[in-house]
Amino acid sequence: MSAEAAAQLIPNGCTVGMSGFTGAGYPKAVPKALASRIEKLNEVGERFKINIWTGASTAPELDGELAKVDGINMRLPFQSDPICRAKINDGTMDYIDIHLSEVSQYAWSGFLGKMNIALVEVSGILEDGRLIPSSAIGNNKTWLEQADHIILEVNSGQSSGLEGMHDVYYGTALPPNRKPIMITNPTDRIGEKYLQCDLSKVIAVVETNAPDRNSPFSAPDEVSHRIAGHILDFFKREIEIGRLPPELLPIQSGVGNIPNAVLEGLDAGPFRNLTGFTEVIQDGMLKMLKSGTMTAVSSTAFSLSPAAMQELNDNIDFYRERIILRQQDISNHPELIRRLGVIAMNGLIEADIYGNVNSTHIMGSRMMNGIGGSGDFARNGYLSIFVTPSTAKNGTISAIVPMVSHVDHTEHDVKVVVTEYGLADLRGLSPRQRALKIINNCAHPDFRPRLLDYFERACASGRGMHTPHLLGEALSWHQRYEETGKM
Ligand code: 0RQ
Repeated sequence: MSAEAAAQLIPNGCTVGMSGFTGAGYPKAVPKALASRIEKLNEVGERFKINIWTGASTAPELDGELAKVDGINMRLPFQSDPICRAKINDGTMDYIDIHLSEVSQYAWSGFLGKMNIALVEVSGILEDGRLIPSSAIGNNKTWLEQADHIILEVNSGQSSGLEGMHDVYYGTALPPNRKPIMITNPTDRIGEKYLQCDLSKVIAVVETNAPDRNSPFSAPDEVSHRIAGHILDFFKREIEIGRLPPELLPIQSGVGNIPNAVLEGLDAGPFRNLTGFTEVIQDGMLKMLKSGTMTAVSSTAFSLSPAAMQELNDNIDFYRERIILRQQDISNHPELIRRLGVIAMNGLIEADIYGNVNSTHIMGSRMMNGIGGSGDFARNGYLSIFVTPSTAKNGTISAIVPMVSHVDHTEHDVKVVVTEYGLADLRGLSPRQRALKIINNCAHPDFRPRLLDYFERACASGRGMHTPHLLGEALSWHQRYEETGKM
């Protein structure tokens, strides 16, 4: 049926589980049609809102369109849409930011309430009704199982060569019935190539032909190159002293220009036979597979530039041999991340002198995107690396602060912090040792003397010498920024 007819089947106030993960595999027609329907209702003074659960971020056609017409009551988990962000921060949209690995468990356990409709993009439907997943699996397995009704968008714009790339695992259970997940190598396949689907629940099938939101990457800048250089030197040293094998350990890399620069650096360096155990495959990993630097990647989604998407589609048989897409409760599973010893590399908004990291909140209160999978990987990884430019907003903000204004990753999870000025390896250091390392290696020289001054005065106060702080001053840098526009 048409997207407009399918959108009519979504009732006011219901909860819809939508596909989509970092701009891949999201439904492209029905959310837009629903937004037009809501806009018309708004014009005659009627309110219409739904709750939306996804895999992770989607695209303007979904989050943007529905947020613009105030059609979202509650949204979870990760998002990165500017209109959505504005609605969350002006208090008109509720947002629940949870670890991506945990979303399906929350849904299965009933913590989130009932899911009424699953709206899922697939790349095809088999004659027996099983579904060929699209460019992201995300939470689709759970949504199809949990929802009362199912709307499918069949996107012929997705490569037919995606068929066979997926591994959907049907062995998950809730405690106390859980069994070990038998993945001991990123390349292990433990599931099925297709999503199962109860056809009696399908109320609409809509055909689309549209690309994912494939945003181009800007070429890595000088800061990204310097950060990548510090990480590559660190890896080489760790190999030399025998703390990492020559082929490293499976890599997780967040999205963005800095992680992409690190991947490019790895590709240009002496590293061979690397693997990836990650949630998003971006351009850098595709290049590493092509060059042979990397042999295989496990993920739940792609997040590619248009050029890289073309490369994937043109050589899909090559990539299908080397890429496995899994549901996100497996791609991000703490058990697997710990067992495989993943090297996690993610961005941050600010870190404090003791190594606590804020990945989500601007000045303590305003949501940027969300924790995404960074917590799944950072807490359970063998190495948890956080990368950031040393300043933000033209040097008015220091990324290293006395105390973070919000904590996503605690000092206990954060192993390494890197800026363009250097790398702080925090492993085996006490809080006061960590403070000196972070200030001296990572802080911007303009802010370094003031950070040292804060630290020294906190130590001189003589109270609470394990993690010295001046409580009246700890958040004064943020306060000053709010008042004057400069930290
Ligand atoms: O805003 O472009 O308007 O200037 O934040 O910052 O430096 O471009 O870095 O794009 O890598 O994003 C933590 C947000 C970093 C991201 C975060 C402003 C800065 C800019 C972006 P402007 P950069 P990135 C994989 C794993 C959590 C989820 C995660 C993120 C904008 O990495 O969302 O890791 N991480 N998931 O100016 C005020 C500061 C600031 C600041 C940066 N201290 N104060 N503004 N900015 N620092 C993916 C998934 O999980 C799905």
